Amino acid sequence: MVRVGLKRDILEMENRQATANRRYFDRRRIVAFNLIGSPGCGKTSLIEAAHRRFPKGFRLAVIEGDLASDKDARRLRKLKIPVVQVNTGRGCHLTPRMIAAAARKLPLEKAGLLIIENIGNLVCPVNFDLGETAKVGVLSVAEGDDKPEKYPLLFREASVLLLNKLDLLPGSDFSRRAFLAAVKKINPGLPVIEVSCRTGEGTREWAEWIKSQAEASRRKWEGNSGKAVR
Ligand SMILES: Nc1nc2c(ncn2[C@@H]2O[C@H](COP(=O)(O)OP(=O)(O)OP(=O)(O)O)[C@@H](O)[C@H]2O)c(=O)[nH]1
Ligand SMILES: [Mg+2]
Repeated sequence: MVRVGLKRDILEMENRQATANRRYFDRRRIVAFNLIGSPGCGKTSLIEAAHRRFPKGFRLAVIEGDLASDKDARRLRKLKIPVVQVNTGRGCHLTPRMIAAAARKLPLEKAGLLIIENIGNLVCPVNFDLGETAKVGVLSVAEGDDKPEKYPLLFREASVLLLNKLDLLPGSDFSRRAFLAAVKKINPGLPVIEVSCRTGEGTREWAEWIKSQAEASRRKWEGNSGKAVR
């Protein structure tokens, strides 16, 4: 009983922090995306690919989540993207408190867009609201077309789904048809963008999706005539 109560209290505390994060981002007019997918599905590559597609002056900042190392942060610094690396040690997901601390280290006043790369994991990160504008699901061809049915949570919660590593389709047993049908069954309205960071295919659509979301948020904020929303 005590343990259940403690778990509930911690979750409530995390949810309160997520709400505070959302207010923090809204006040600064920051659109924040929470990138979720398995280790190695291409999350960092997709950030790099989107950045290359953005027009000059499009301001992006990143929070990088990994159990250990600053390898991904170093990749992004090479592109001159402001980035904070968060190491969770044993933690399988980022928490709202980690995001609050990391966000304060970034020049967010100058960035219109924040991408949070969550820990490589198809399950745990989905359960935690970080205060993001939207969750972006990532799956790669190499992981197999059966993942929506086996791990439905992310496919239910995401606002967009990226299918990466399209270049690996030839010679693989991944069925696009079966995959798209399974996704549709779980979340009929979920937009799917098919991408290859290797060949560049679909990366324009991915960058366009980000820009359209940023534009939608800007319109919402203008509609609220300068007041903080939510
Ligand atoms: N063939 C192919 N390889 C890719 C593609 N995108 C990424 N990769 C490779 O996949 C590996 C993992 O890519 P990352 O971008 O580091 O993946 P990640 O999801 O950020 O990985 P973690 O942060 O460790 O969870 C790297 O070797 C990339 O070069 C793609 O579209 N096609
Ligand atoms: Mg990465």
